[in-house]
Amino acid sequence: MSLVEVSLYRYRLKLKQALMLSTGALGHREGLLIQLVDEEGFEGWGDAAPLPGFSVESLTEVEDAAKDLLANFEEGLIPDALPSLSFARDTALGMLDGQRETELAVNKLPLNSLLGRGAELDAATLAYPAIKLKVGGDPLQEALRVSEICSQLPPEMGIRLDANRAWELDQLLAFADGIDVSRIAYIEEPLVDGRGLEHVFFQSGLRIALDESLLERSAVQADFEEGVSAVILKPTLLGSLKNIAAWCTAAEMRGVERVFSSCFESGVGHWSIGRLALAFAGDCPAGLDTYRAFEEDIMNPGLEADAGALALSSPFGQRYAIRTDQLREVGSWRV
Ligand code: OSB
Ligand code: MG
Repeated sequence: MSLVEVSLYRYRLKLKQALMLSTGALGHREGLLIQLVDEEGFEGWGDAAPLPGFSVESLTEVEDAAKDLLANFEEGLIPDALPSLSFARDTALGMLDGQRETELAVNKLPLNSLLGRGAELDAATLAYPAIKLKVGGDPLQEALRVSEICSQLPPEMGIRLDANRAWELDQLLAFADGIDVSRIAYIEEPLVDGRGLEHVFFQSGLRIALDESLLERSAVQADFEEGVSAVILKPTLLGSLKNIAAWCTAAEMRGVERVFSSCFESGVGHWSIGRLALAFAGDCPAGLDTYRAFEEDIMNPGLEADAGALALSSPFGQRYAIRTDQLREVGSWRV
């Protein structure tokens, strides 16, 4: 494969409901797409969409850096200091690599549904293999809400919680006292600053998943606290395929589940994360129900989900086209 052209586009996609972030409400999701074209005309697309409040880099920083770097495209030239761009680079190359495949394959990736803080359970949710509930408000009220929702779920459904670092240890223990902890697969990031996690399992019986904490640790020296049963892998935040693979190896060696999850990227990002999940995490339900949050996409057709599973067709170009008319071109360079 030899590249002949590299292009950069900007997208802006309407969300059905504004996303409430620490930085404010987000009604549209903005990001960048990298397009690689090789001498046979095959295309590889990569999605760089830093998420405000979660990413260390801003979209403007990524756009400025990408313009410089893509003008002299070489894999090694994109620094890993911009994780969303590293993710875009590696997945664009991966997609391009797969495009020559002649047989169309459709893989079904199981998902967890996502229920926001105040959200109600709906009938569609009951078809999913797993559910994820955002918690982190008043511990006693949250315990009542979680218990009520659990009582309506089939016993085989995996129940995941995410506190996004909202609670002190005593608040978490008060919450755990009010629920049946044996029903909970894990709680993501239960504690305020990520310290004290070693006490959580012993004192509450709740198993833990690491999400925000991964960004403060190195995969190479990964040492998981007692009771850690999963790592939440967000490629937009973790960056390079090398780093993602290192986390997968560290987790697998310790019998810890690998849960791939999105940062509300475009369909291209969802597709790429889904492919990584299939490769690295088998049929563990992924956090890609976020695709439902979008009113529109830059792919035609869009991704389809049914009965709590996302259908991922590959090679990408045999099924999906990118609606370049929906994109704003930032630049295009001959290689
Ligand atoms: O807290 O896990 C989070 C999306 C963007 C930023 C942070 C988070 C999320 C998700 C993705 O929850 C959906 C999921 O994991 O099911
Ligand atoms: Mg989380």
